[in-house]
Amino acid sequence: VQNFQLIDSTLREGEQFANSFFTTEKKIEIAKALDEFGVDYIELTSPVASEQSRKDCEAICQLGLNAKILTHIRCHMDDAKVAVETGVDGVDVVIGTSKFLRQYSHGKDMNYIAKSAIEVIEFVKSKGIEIRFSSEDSFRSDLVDLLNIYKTVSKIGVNRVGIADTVGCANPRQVYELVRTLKSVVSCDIECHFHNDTGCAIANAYTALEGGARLIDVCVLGIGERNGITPLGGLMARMIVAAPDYVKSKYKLHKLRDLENLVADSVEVNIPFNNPITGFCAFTHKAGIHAKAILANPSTYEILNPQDFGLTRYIHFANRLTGWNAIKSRVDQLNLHLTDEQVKEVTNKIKKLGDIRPLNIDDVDSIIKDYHIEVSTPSI
Ligand code: HCA
Ligand code: CU
Repeated sequence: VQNFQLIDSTLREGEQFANSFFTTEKKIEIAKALDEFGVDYIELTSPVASEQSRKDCEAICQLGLNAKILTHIRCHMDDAKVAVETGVDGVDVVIGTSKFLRQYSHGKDMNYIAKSAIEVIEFVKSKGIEIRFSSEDSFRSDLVDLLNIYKTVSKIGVNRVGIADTVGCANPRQVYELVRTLKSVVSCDIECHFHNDTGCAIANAYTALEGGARLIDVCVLGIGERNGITPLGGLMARMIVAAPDYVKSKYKLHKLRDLENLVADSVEVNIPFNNPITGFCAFTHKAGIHAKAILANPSTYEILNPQDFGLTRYIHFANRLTGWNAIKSRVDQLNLHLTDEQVKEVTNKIKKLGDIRPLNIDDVDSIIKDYHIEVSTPSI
């Protein structure tokens, strides 16, 4: 899993998200933010999708970003001819290989697919541009068909071959097996693309890397067709645990939150509460037992360090599950002085009120302050 690369598709797959409409300015802003974060590739909507899509693709190619710019086309010479004129560094070619897509989408057989793949690949290569060939709906395709087409394209020479779980049906074990098998028949890098319909998009990306894939398609917040694909942030959470030095040195993790906010605002969604890393409670500890341990050593209940992402942890003390260690740390924050016995007593008062109704910080603070006055005023 060391040495993996990211292909961000927020400006291609992400444009297929129900709420997406990116103006040229927004696309440029997002492309620059992705580049600053450090993604390896930025994939853009096909230039034949619309006139403006083509112009936007050209404009982003002119920005001189560090990330390589890709566009994504059907396996067709009409598309390829337009794509190579946009100034992109690479072209991602895709064609459906499952019986569903062959029958109900493009209606072509495997021989035709192989023939047009060869034509498009040779043409793009002749322009000195990177080429990736991918089979849409790989996991519902016939394995023999799949391996044959990958063998064919690998023989003529492509930079990458791609596997796409277009409908989000694959599980991690299937992913691992397909990647291993594919690895034994091709010599180039393997790229993977996972939809999240059954909630496996991050796990599948991870097992693909374990199986020997090198590149993963992601989108900021996982936006994409239907409920989207592997989210950039979620994959970072997974990968910083697996390859901490590599991830920390390669990606500007402090920029993740701003990048997600930028995209969330553009497509008018909120960051989900349970988002890895940036969900509002991702580093909030609540139960007294947790709070006590976290205060002693954060690794007790944290696999991710919020500081790696420029974030901070929070001890949620205004509730009936709280414990005296959490309240003691609040007392310290308020610059008050109570003995441990006194903190335990005031904690009981807080828990009693917490049994009656939800508490907020002000409730707790005033209980603490009242108690403090009570115990520090000499009795007559
Ligand atoms: C789609 C195409 C795609 C392509 C993935 C790829 C998919 O259905 O819109 O190029 O690898 O999910 O199959 O996004
Ligand atoms: Cu997709």
